Amino acid sequence: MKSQKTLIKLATALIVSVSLFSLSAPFALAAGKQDNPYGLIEPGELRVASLGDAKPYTFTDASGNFTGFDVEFFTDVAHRIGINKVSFIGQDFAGILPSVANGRYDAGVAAIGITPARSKVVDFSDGYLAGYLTVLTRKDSGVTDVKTLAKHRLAVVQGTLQENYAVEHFTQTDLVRFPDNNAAISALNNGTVDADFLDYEAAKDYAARYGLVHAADIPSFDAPAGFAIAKGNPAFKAALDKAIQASMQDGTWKKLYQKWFPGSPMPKQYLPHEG
Ligand code: SNW
Repeated sequence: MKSQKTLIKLATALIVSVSLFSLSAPFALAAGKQDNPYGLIEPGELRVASLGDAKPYTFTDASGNFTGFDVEFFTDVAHRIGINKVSFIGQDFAGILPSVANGRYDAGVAAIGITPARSKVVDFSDGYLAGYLTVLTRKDSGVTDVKTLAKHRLAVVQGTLQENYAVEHFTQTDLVRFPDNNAAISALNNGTVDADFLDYEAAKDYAARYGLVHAADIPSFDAPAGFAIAKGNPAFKAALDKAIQASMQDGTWKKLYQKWFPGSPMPKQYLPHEG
């Protein structure tokens, strides 16, 4: 009799521990979500697709570290959502959005303008920059404005808004496509092309470095830059947006803007406001 009782006890213990084990599975899943609420590739880290040659937005310094307005602003936003490890990885511009959509990166950060077409591929955070697109040229090129672009060779980086705009509006101009800004600027400096169409702040930087001039500045306010993330992650987007607004409201955005874009007009909508 005694041994039968022991057997029953053993069996009960077995049943209890098996059912406890199966109960623990959903708990484990819930804990996983709690450790990684934004569904990041590596919990606690943000892996970011960016550009190494878009100064002063995103570029690598002499020691190969990523810096610039977008890099510092995104890093500040990341810290506000509790993520201290942010790794930027250089890409060709045309590769950024597809690889963010595929889940190879947690975000794409490179002064990427928010447009309806791009919003079919990725989700965007709230906007954080609104400025101009610039036709940059050499003093001797014969290009002095949009009209004189006709019959000239114009560099664009593949996949940019400049490429789309040029295809639509500069129909008499020969477009020459490049993978990145450095290649486009080299072509302008060595005379292979007559002008380069790029973001205003990047153009300003190259103008100062190489004695180039602005032939035209074209507003791109309808496509403010945003952080790109994979579709279908509303918790991540909501956290980024909340942090972006907090950074604008406490003056951090303004401080970074003045540091990286000295003398440029500041879009009012991103400055601290009352109420
Ligand atoms: O549409 C502008 C925006 O108004 C602001 O000036 C920052 O740049 C833009 O987002 C345009 N940027 C280009 C694009 O989204 C090129 C980006 C790049 O070369 N890094 O295609």
